[in-house]
Amino acid sequence: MKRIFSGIQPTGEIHIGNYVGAIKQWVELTEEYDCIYCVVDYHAITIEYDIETLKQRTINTGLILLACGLSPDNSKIFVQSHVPEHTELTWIFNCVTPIGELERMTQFKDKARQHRENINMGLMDYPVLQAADILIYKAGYVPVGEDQVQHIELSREIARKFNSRFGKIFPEPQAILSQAPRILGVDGVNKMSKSMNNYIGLLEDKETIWEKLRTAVTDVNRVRRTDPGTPELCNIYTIHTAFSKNEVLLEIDKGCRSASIGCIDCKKTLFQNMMKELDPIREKAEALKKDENYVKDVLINGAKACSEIAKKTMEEVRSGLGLFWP
Ligand code: AQP
Repeated sequence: MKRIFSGIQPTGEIHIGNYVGAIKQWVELTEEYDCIYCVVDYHAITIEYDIETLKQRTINTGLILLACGLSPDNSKIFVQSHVPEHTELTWIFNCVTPIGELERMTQFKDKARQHRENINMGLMDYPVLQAADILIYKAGYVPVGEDQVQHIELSREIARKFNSRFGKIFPEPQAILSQAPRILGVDGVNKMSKSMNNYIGLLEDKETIWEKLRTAVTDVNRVRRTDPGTPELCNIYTIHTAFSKNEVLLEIDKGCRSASIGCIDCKKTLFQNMMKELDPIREKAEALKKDENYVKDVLINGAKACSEIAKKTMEEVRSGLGLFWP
């Protein structure tokens, strides 16, 4: 069975961008692939963070993955730092990764701008750790949002460089994009992001979600209710594509272009469809909150299973490198 790997940072509240861009397809892909999903806590420490809450945020992120439909029966779910071979392989990959490649990464440039006071080596090395996450499991496919495609391309290059020097150990992984791989925030400008105050949280209460949707930016050229709109320029329509059926999308498209429906009508339909899909997730999350030990067990057992695979890969890697190893 072909293997999938992907990860999510425990940096804050999981939002509908994470869900639509990544988690939703993570669940769908479990039917066809051998899936490994990871809460990437070592990635999360590359920016300033709250030490007191990291542990709980890590558990909560695992909890949300389970609430969304992942389970130990359909995938391995674990915490990155529980399998230290990830960071060991990162060091080795560092030795085949040109610094120039890391400097030109869009995410590094964006994060360096956002965190001027702490542009640390880890921030720059982020995609190398990501390559190690993927390749230590020899995963061929990586379901991610559009923002991560450049990093997956770098992973391919790292695999190529390593293989050509030390022997063919790694596959060249490919990104798998969802149908809505780039969700903008409610500001309609920036990518929806945990660290920007522009997100709709998966578990936020309904009133808050509706308020955020109600005031979210739509097609900026549609100023008056009577102006025809352009769905492909509207972030709300993009979100619709993830939550609404085709016949609804056609109606919205037609109604928007002819101005027979307004943005609020469109948002009301979206809200209903979103809630239809999110309500069961929210209920499951509430139940799991009462059984946190179960969540911890899933993560701990997931790490045990992943460790076995990671250890085997590292044996091959050390042998390829020519290390003396007992
Ligand atoms: N807005 C988005 N649209 C589509 N996909 C998205 N993803 C994130 N935001 C969007 C995808 O979600 C997965 C997990 O993301 P992550 O938590 O590892 O990192 P991120 O991309 O940095 O997420 P945030 O919310 O932007 O976090 P912060 O603010 O902490 O940096 C990835 O597959 C990502 O593509």
